[in-house]
Amino acid sequence: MTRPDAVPEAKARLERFIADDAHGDMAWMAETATRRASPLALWPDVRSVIMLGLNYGPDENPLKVLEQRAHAAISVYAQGDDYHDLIKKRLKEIARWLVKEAGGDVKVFVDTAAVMEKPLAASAGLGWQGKHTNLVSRQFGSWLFLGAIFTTLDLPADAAMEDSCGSCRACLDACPTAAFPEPYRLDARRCISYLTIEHKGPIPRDLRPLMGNRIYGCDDCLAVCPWNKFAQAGREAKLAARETLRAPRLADLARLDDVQFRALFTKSPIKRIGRDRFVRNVLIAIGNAGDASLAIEAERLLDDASPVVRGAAVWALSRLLPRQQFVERAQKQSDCDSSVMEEWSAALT
Ligand code: B12
Ligand code: SF4
Ligand code: SF4
Repeated sequence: MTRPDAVPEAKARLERFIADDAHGDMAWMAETATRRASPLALWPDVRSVIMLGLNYGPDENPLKVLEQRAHAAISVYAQGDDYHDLIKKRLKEIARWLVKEAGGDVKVFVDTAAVMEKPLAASAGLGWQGKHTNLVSRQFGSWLFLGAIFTTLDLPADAAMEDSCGSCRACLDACPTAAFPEPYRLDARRCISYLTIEHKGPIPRDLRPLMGNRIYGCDDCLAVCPWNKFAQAGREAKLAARETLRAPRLADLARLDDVQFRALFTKSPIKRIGRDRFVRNVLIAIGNAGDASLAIEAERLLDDASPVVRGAAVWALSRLLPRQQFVERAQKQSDCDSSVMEEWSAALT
């Protein structure tokens, strides 16, 4: 439990994040900044904020799959059903109970509203914001989803938890793309989670080789956190990893059409990014696989209807074919989209 005005420093930190352009093309962050910076700006009647954390600890080491380069790494949070649906339902149940018992008005939020959930959760005593910027719990390590109930009731606030990162910097050193300009600050434009989920166009060329086989989100900074030694595997059956998503073959994912994509990712958060962005990500992983037998998948996608897919296919092929063979292939291909032409010329220089 915390007060809506308990984290006055969050406003300036959010403003700096946006002024630095660290939000990349998540324009909605800038558009909602005033409301996001303070619960009272979002809802002037709010008097108390109840923060909830839900454990989604993995049942195996999420970094293991990174060694299987012909297979895809999907972040732990996205291997089961969409957490938003489950948590919202739980929050509504609790909020209904609260209104029945104590009255007042309530609103519930999970992730997508203009609410800064991490600083609020820290001030409510659920944990502290670690150097990777996520909330770390002494009990559950780095594996908590967050949700919020705003209420007009005046409820007693809990004490904030002290930062227990100490001299550790494991998360900062583990980041494959050096996305932390300094401890406690993230440049989302370099974060694989942003690049694979939020970013719509071609992924910057210099970052592609650093992404390995991570095709949806990234867990590296969370997984190395020493506080995970107290974590337990999550118990929500709906959030449990689907066997088919633990380490799917890149070759199979590259062949998904729109209908198959939607069928495979029913109820999954992955569905949101759509087939084209997903296959773009798969092609980056194919380009990083170092496995020439995957060249055929990239070759086939050179004629895909989506320019973002065609562009990624060019890059993947350039990494898998011997140089001379790639040059010969390039001579046979023409494309009417300027971004794809740019990929061809970049790959040939
Ligand atoms: C935008 C967003 C992203 C963006 C940007 C992430 C970011 N760190 O800002 C991207 C797409 C990259 C992303 C990635 C991920 N996300 Co996200 N994301 C969000 C979202 C919607 C908003 C976060 C936000 O407000 N960012 C703006 C910045 C300015 O705020 P901040 O991170 O709190 O920044 C603080 C620090 O920088 C700190 N600070 C700054 N300077 C200094 C200096 C000092 C000295 C100190 C002490 C602190 C400090 O103060 C700031 C304010 O508190 C939240 C949901 C929500 N509504 O809150 C989920 C959320 C943060 N994401 C979540 C998750 C799970 C992830 C991923 C792990 C998913 C994955 N596996 O791929 C990754 C983690 C990447 C990472 N290391 O952060 C969870 C985190 C749960 C938790 N335990 O904390 C959230 C809360 C969603 C949820 N409801 O559960 N995400
Ligand atoms: S999620 Fe991955 S890419 Fe993003 S900051 Fe953490 S380690 Fe770096
Ligand atoms: S890995 Fe270390 S520095 Fe990073 S959040 Fe965990 S304890 Fe803090």
